[in-house]
Amino acid sequence: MDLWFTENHSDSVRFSIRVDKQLYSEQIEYQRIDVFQSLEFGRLLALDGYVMITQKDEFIYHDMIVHVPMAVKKDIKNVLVIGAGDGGTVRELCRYSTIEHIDLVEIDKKVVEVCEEYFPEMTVSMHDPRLDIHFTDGLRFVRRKQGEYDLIIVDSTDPFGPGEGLFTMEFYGNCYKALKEHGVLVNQHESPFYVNDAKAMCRAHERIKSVFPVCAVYQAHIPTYASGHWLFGFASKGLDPIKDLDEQHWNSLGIKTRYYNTELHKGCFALPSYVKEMLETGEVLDVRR
Ligand code: AG3
Repeated sequence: MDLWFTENHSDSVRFSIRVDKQLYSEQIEYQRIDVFQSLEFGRLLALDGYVMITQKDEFIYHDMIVHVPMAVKKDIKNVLVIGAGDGGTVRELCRYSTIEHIDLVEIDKKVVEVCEEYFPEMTVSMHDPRLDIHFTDGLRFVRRKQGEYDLIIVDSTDPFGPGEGLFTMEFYGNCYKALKEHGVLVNQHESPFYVNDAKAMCRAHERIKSVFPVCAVYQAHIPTYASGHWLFGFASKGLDPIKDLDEQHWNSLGIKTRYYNTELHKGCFALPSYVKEMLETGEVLDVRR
């Protein structure tokens, strides 16, 4: 039997992973949730048909969304995480003993339940005493917060469906307000490659730039996301993602990572010229006919 999971990376590009079996599938209020057992990538979680995590490459995404800001600002105590019901981001954050409190805001309770069952290695810290989980809309949650957080991580889906509000001016403005004076905002920033993703990336960058004085973009190789080339955004009220990196301090923590290291930290902000140009001009090259 030939069983494949296929995601459309664009209207005319498809990406397929051979699967052994489908472990779970449900269409609920917010989105469709699927879990597959795949041969190459281990278990795979898809939301509305888009790969969110696989056991094989989730470490790349979670290392980059957590350790980059944590290595820049060493006194992070209070963190807000939006999305990320799979637990991966919280797992990495909980490795820092300096973190005192984490608010995790996930719109879909079912994602947390499904991941606890099928991805136990991702959800190891979901019962950490420092963690409070709020099942609500991130946009609404952040509206009523002021000067509370050292770090906000937006680990959202793409800018359509339930994740749409997390790419708006209103949301970024509220994040700015919710952050303390030296606070940092990190978000998943889409891919620069296929036209629709690239447009979403430019739009997000434009909006973040109009709210935060410091705004940088960094990259990672994530094999199961569209084109394999994925970006993250780093925004702050003043901290610089490279100049304020304290390599010695981070390395002294002894946190063992499989993707992130402080050498890579300095390199990941160096973007290919076409990406830099797109971010500067907002213009996306389209060769489609
Ligand atoms: N967050 C989703 C990243 C964007 C994926 N988009 C896509 N495949 N088109 C992943 C959640 C991990 N905690």
